[in-house]
Amino acid sequence: MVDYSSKLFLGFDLSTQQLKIIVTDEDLKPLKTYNVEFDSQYKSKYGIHKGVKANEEDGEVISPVLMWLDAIDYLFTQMKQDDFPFDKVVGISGSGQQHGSIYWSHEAESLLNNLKPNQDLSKQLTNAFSWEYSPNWQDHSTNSEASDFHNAVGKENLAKITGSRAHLRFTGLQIRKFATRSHKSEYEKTSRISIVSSFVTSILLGKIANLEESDACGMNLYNISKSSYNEDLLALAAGVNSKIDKVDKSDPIYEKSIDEVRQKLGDITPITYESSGEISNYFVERYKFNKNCKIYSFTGDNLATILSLPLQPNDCLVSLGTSTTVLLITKNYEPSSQYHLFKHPTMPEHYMGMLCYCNGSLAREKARDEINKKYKLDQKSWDKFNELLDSQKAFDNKLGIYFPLGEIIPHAPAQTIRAILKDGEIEKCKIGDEFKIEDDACAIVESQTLSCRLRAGPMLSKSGDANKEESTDEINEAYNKLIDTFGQLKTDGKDQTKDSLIARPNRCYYVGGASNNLSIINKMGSIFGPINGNYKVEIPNACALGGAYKASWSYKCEEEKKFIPYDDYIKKLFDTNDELKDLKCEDKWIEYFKGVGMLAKMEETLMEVD
Ligand code: ADP
Ligand code: XUL
Repeated sequence: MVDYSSKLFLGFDLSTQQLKIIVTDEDLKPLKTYNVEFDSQYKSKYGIHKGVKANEEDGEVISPVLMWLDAIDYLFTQMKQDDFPFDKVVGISGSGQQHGSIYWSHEAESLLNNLKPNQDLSKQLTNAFSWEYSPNWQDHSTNSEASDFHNAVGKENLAKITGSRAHLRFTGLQIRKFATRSHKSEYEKTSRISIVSSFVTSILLGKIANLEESDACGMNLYNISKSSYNEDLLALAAGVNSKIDKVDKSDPIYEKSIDEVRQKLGDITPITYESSGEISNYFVERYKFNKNCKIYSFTGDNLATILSLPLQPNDCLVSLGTSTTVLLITKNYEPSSQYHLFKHPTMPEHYMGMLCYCNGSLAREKARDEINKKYKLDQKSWDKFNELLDSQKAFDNKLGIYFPLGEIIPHAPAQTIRAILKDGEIEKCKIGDEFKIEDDACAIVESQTLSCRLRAGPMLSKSGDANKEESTDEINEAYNKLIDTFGQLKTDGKDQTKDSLIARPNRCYYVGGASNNLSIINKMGSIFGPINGNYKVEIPNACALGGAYKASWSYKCEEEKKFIPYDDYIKKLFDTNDELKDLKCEDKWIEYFKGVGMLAKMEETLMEVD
């Protein structure tokens, strides 16, 4: 029997393929999870496959919005059948897939306000949308809009303003496509635009909620440093940009269109612990929620993920799934067109950096397969690969660029380059006597880790306590040697500084499929060299859990009428989560300065795209 005696919190996760709700108690303990997979329930009703409708011809990938409403009623009904004590829930928050936009009709507000508890949400809200779909993050139908955004303000400058260069899935590009190309008349009929996170907040509140600030950073519209919309970008979304659409700023249509899009998007609420309001009467009457149950703004799924762990400034969460994603917390706003920065959802003056690599596990699997082939071993076994990783005593001056697929960071087409460092010179080479196929095992894990280290450095530098207590002499010596050998280092066109090269993470956490391989994560940990340890964790419901924790932290702050630093609040997880044990990796951070220089120089020779 689940112990529901405490006050309860709910964390939602509305992702591409399912809706999940997790129940937690006051001690951050997960008590129960409910989920509904869209394909298993709604395949025929909504004509979806893997949660979406995809059109291969134009790259459009969309999700039916009414399906999400059905999923909410479905899960609450399941919980009701389980006699779930809805009246004990004091706070709800959660996460949504990032970037997706929802287009509300002019009737939406009044329909939301007058929901009848005896009818399903989807039935009553059919007319609440000017378009009944939401572009999914996998959508790639906005190439022309991406060029427009870059041509309007410049790629690097767009990243500087909004935290990211133009990405096909980002909301601003999607709105431009909607307003100027695909759905002009629906755009006219749109009263408000939500993103997935604020959409769920709105449904639970029974009124259209403002955009949540950290998730709003995934739109390519918001000026992060100024905490306000960027007018040139709003003009692009509305199709009246002076440079691209040739609409003169003095033309009345310009101001009218900017006002309209601003109104549709609405205000962006700065990061806060304050609730957005109480749960709508619909849920109180239909499911017997307590009418005082607070709704706290939902956020994006990656942003919620970092809330699920006791992360502190300069911590890195390394997700080793099919692709590699690194999420890190920083005080530095150091944007780059190669990665993303968002405001942190609960820590004011902090940001979440997000590095997304395409070539992660699959590239490692390819190297493993070649080695196994040579030794006539079972293709799927990691034993030989791991033995090679474990037996390496020191960095042996061999690295590689292993991109079987075109890469995002650095933006480059598919290619493989192997090289050896000899007397300070980098020599490219092929598999042979000097660089054996076995060397790929260490070289790929080292190169992938060094690439993250190069990009994380500028974000971590001076952001927290980013140096270990080794003697300054030791660091200076390693740094001077690095510069003597390689000269000024650049990453993605920007100079690295001494501070960025000597910045260490605070802690590193590893999740995802390949984190089950201790040889891989030990090697990675020894290169990252975090000050306070490497941790392997399992967080199967991370986004939902992060949502529930956001609700419980917000509730606590409201109860105590003061801001409690999120990292202080969440650190009690160290006492309750037995998984949080230091991996005790060997620290080879200084030794890998050489690798840092070598990879940076090798990257300068990559074939470019764009
Ligand atoms: P997804 O990102 O699709 O959710 P997972 O997090 O399950 O995927 O990660 C899948 C990947 O993890 C696989 O491609 C596989 O190469 C890798 N993986 C799983 N177990 C191991 C292991 N023991 N050693 C190395 N890699 C592994
Ligand atoms: C992030 C992104 C994806 C979605 C997945 O930029 O597009 O991670 O958030 O749900």
